[in-house]
Amino acid sequence: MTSDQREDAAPAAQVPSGNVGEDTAPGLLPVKPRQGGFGPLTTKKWSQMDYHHPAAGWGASMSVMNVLTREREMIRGTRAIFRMNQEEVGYDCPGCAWPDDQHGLKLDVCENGIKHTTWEMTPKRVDASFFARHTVSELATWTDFDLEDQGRLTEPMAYDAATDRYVPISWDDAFALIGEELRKLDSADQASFYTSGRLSNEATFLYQLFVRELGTNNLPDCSNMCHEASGRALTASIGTGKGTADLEDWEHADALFVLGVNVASNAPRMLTTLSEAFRRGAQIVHINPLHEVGATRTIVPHDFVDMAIFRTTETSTLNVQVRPGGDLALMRAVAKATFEAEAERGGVLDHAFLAQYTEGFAEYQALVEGTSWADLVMQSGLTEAQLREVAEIYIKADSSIISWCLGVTQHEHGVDTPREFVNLLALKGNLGRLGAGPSPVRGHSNVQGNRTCGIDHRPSDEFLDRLGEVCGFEPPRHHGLDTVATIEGMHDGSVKVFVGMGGNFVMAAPDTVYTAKGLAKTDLTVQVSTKLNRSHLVHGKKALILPCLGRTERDEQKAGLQSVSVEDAMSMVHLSKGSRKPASKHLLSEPAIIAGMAKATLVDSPSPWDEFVADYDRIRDVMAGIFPGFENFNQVVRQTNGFRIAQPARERTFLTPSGRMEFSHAPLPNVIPADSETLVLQTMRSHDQWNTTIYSSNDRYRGVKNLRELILMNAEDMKARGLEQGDLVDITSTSKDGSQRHLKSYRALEYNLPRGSAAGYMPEMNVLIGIADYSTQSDQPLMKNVQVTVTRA
Ligand SMILES: Nc1nc2c(c(=O)[nH]1)N[C@H]1C(S)=C(S)[C@@H](COP(=O)(O)OP(=O)(O)OC[C@H]3O[C@@H](n4cnc5c(=O)[nH]c(N)nc54)[C@H](O)[C@@H]3O)O[C@H]1N2
Ligand SMILES: Nc1nc2c(c(=O)[nH]1)N[C@H]1C(S)=C(S)[C@@H](COP(=O)(O)OP(=O)(O)OC[C@H]3O[C@@H](n4cnc5c(=O)[nH]c(N)nc54)[C@H](O)[C@@H]3O)O[C@H]1N2
Ligand SMILES: [Mo]
Repeated sequence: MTSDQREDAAPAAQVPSGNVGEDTAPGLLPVKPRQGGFGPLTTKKWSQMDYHHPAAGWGASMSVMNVLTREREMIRGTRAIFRMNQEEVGYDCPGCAWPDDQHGLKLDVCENGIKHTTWEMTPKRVDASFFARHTVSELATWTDFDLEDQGRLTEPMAYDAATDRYVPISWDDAFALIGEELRKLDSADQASFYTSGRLSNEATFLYQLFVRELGTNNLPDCSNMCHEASGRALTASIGTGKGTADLEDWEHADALFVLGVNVASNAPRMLTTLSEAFRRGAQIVHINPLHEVGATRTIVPHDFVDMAIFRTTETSTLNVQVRPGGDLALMRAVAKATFEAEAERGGVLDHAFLAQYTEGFAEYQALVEGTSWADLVMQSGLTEAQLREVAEIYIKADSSIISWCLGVTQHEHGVDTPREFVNLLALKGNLGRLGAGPSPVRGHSNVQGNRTCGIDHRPSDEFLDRLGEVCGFEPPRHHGLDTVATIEGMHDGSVKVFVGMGGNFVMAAPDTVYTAKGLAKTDLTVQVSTKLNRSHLVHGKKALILPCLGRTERDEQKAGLQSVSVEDAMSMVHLSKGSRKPASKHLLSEPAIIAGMAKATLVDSPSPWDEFVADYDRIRDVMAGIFPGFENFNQVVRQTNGFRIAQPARERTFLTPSGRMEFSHAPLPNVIPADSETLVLQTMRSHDQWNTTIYSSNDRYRGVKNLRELILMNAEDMKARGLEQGDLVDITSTSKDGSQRHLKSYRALEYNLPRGSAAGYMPEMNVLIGIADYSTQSDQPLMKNVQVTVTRA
């Protein structure tokens, strides 16, 4: 079908579609037909066309203009953008974690970073009078877009059950309430403290210090849904839970393998790196069930000459459309071909590296050689010729990087798969040398720093020893709750207080209705936020909204203007300093809010909370004594471009039990759906959204307009179900525990993806992900592997 025919096939009269299922909970958007999902409601004709343009370029510029205009931020927004990601004066982009260009010559900004920043800088305000005008039950009927679109929160608010409204509360009273509720608990383990990945290193450190002084390791975070699996895989294989490659390596690799990431939308600055790699002749292999636009070509977003003359650069040399979850099989096939090449031609494996630095090589070789091509073909969903084509690129390249994101981690085998990547890299010594290594693409701008600085529900004894010694208390040793376990705890009554340090827990978590019912059972929910979101409306018996400064804003404390630090996906730590006037004079910084909670809660805390807040250098002084690589933190973080945290595996020091890189020996997983009726549904982001924040109901690079209640399906799968383009369908998911969940009246759209797979948007589709559907390897919800059936509505 051509694009034009597809446009025609869309019915002229809009039948509203999409609800959140039959079951619901207070605070959630009511179950009723609408168009636009949780984004702006629309009655405009929806459409889907093939996207024929390069990624970024002028389409991106237009999109930025729309946001700036909508936010009435044309001039101030533009000025702020020029300050973003600039060392010395700037603030770190609150968007993704892709590293900044270290050459300092380019204006390293992207469309989505700009949209994201402008979203924070909006002149609109949600003040006390707003809450006086609207009950919580009324606000619950607004879409998530409308909630966030009200602007920045301006003062602390407490829920008043008598009027069903949020009413103003002083900071002191808010902290006192938190202290009272926390001290009332039988055990500190009855509270759970969530973090979203934007929190600065300094705030992170204070947050976990407060929580551990209180006596629990209940520190769930967005990583539990994101890169938990990568951290566990890398720790097991190379001894540290981070990638080893940095931007310089990306600039020198002969081959780049990019798996399970929608580059153009979610890590747009990576387009520049890919296009530069293409120009210098590197091989770039994209592995994804979807042929994403970032895997084709781009107009380098900040290359003004390219922009002016519409010059595009390729961003890929090969695209392979793997079966969902088939990445391990694919990489094992590459390893098999590598062993075959070694046997035939020799000189392929790095024997010296394998002998000196690795453990378990012989067993791995036996495992791979014992796996048949037929099984690898079946499980990867690719032909043997395709598998060998990928392998030949790996075999020929002197240096290779393997990079991945959620398409790999949000699966059952989310740990085994990145471990297989490391196995493969080790065969040719692609670890700890220029142009080589594993390179996970992190999500939130400081999600990696959060983990470095102590947000971990399973902290190591080594870390707890140092923390206890330096801070003068005995940290709890038993492991805490992660995201899924926290939700379970709310239901069984063992979690009574929930604190959300940023983020939008109810929408980000799986099983929306179940999560909402869990939150409603708690005694107290506290949300530290910049903008109104659904997690404020789905609340405990008591509830607080605590508004904080955003990253672009001036953070004045007793010792003067403060800066905070963040760590990017390649372990570079640098300062971020806001320069804008705060959205309201009542806002506190995140460190100040954490200190306020700590002082009101902890009896006899040995920590100097007031001094920490007065001068963040004092926080960094303490951190310097605890975290390896942070020695002289205050000095090194002030260097141009900050500093790189030592990554021992980069120097071929493997902090594993054997002291070597450890090969994994996972059996080949079976990822084929049980029957032909079942589709493997992945829940992903549209181009115009930041996680639970939805900017519009369009998905430019996938050619979709004015529609989010959709399911992308293979043409043959549609035909087998008697479906035409745009037909309304009901989607039923079946959870591991046999329970079923539903979405009604979604539109089936034809898309180029493998048979047996389907795709749609988070967070609308989170209702389909049962609480029992998490990986046994990583405990991560299976957000890219929902087993569904689709029938005509
Ligand atoms: N603009 C914008 N940028 C963002 C975000 C945002 O929401 N908006 N979110 C940030 C965050 S927190 C994160 S974690 C990242 C997320 O970045 P991504 O991982 O790109 O996020 P998704 O949109 O979920 O897209 C998943 C990708 O994996 C592919 N995929 C699905 N299943 C498989 C599979 O089995 N194998 C392979 N090889 N591929 C598969 C999908 O087709 C899709 O391209 O982006 C960050 N950056
Ligand atoms: N089905 C499905 N679900 C998913 C995913 C998926 O792929 N599929 N992806 C998962 C992933 S990778 C992630 S990371 C999570 C994201 O989960 P979260 O991090 O919890 O969600 P966000 O949407 O990023 O949070 C947005 C909110 O953060 C607040 N905020 C913004 N800036 C600041 C700030 O500077 N300080 C504070 N305190 N608050 C701020 C605003 O109030 C805003 O409403 O979602 C997960 N959920
Ligand atoms: Mo993420």
